[in-house]
Amino acid sequence: MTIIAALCVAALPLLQDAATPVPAVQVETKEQRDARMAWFREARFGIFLHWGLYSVAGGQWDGQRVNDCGEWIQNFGNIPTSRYQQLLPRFAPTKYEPERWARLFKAAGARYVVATTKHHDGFCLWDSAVNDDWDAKAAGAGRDLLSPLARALRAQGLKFGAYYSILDWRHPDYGARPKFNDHAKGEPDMRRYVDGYMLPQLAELAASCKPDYLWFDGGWDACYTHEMGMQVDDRVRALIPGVVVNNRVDKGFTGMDGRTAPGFRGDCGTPEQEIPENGFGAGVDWETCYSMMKIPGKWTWGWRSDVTEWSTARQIVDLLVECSSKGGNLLLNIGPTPEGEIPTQAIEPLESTGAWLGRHAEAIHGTQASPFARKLEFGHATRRGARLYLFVADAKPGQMLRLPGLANEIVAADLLGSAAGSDPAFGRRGRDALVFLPADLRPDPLRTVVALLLDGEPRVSNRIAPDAGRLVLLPEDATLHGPELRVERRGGRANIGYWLDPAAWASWEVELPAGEWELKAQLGCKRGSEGSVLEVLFGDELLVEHVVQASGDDWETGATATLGEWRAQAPASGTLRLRARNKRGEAVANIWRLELVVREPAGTVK
Ligand code: FHN
Repeated sequence: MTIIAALCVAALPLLQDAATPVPAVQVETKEQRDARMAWFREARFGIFLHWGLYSVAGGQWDGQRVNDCGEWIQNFGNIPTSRYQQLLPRFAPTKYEPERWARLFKAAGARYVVATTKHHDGFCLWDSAVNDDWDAKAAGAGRDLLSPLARALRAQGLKFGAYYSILDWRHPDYGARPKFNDHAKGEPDMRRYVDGYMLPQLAELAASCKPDYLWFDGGWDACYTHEMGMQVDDRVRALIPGVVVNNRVDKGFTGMDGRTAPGFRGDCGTPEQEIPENGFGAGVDWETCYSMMKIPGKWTWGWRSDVTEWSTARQIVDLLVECSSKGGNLLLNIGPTPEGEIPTQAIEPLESTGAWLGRHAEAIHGTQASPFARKLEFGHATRRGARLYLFVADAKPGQMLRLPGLANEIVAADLLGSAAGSDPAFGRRGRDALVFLPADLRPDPLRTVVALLLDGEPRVSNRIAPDAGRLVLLPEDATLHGPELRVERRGGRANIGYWLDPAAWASWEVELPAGEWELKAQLGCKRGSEGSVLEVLFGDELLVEHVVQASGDDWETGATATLGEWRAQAPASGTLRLRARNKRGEAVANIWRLELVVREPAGTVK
């Protein structure tokens, strides 16, 4: 459930007195939330724009290359504000044609665009009444750059999102003033910053561009509090009824994995440069932001003159397919040039993505996450009603696509888009459905898509069955229950981690043939935190318990342990649960894998 402001805004003055009490909030029903989030869920693909004074610097200062993200140049170059200000007259985007941008983003297949209105350097891309000397009006541009963009996007049927940095390297009242800010005088006052600057600015944006989406960022400094986050969230929802607000508005944003800690505000999770292993689960909205511009060893959000690598259409389609198959959106970033152009290197990949998306729109926009809980051997899937879409990476003529545990009858199979050939054949092997790509297939160079019509909504048994007497339970196949527990990835290996709350647990749906089983685990525990007790249950039956031992001086070192053995009298299918009875140190344990090995099949006579 989310909270939205109940106040009717029609009566609000445009620039509210920031000291006005925070409006009362009410609980939003599921139906209201579904209606408000409908465009966001349908969209699946958005464009992110990082544009500002830093674009003029392009990653270089005093003839020297400043490594790292272009928009962070003031910080990484340790540039005093008095010198950074020299960029102001030079930000004169003479080639800026927002209508052209909007046409390109529409052609790319995007449904919304999120543009920086103010990044960490504090520079505002609109004409801000509460900031006369550090905005687009005062810059070489001499005018508001955002309202024309919002208008042009809407004329193309696209939604407009406003990125707003909470942190501000220049404002004298911002609570964590950087050393390079030689412009600010006096003592910072964060309360005054929020009430007297942030909230009026957000009201200005609401009045001038009425964003459909507010994309907050940079709220990590301790001076910005949970109470402020709630105040800002309430205010923007009151100003713009129906607006979507990301989870960085509040303090519950847990890091680059983009999750929201329980009890904090925000409509959607915001992973950055990564796609969550298993999505965020049913009913949780999220969007991965990802930059298509790279310098050696790093990406950049803002324009740099030395970008060495641009995402290709193939890479963009791969990201889009993966996000969609996990129930999330892709927000693809571009840093426009200081002159106001979309870099030429971005244009072909965007247009090719749009051409592919145009041919496969029904498999992406408005679809739901794959019904298969585990990774498919051939690629990814999305679904809509009785339609199941299969995305095949590097499809081969005659290739067999296995759909583990799909119980439905397949009624029809078609190749979508520009992949050509006869219709795929289909059949069944045991609990799995099989689809065969035609022998005369001419694959789509980006992704070949097969559309299946099923006899109803997909019914998938995601149970893990033993293979050659071994049942392997991996972190990425687990359902995780509890606030912080998550799949972490280091060096290509996944583990269940962040087991900070002993009430959290993991489960796997399995099929267990009868027999004598031994349960092994690869798990890790930092020295000093050992002693928690793990319990493994099948249904409600406790199978084994195990006291966690230390495996090293960090949480990355794992060891193999035998947890116990038991005898299953009859074959059974159900839920295998791993839970903790207690927590003895920082965390319970990290789990890389559980493995059930059949020692003696049922029926063996002793
Ligand atoms: O520091 C920023 C960064 O410059 C960029 O804006 C990204 C985009 O999500 N967000 C921040 C880091 O999380």
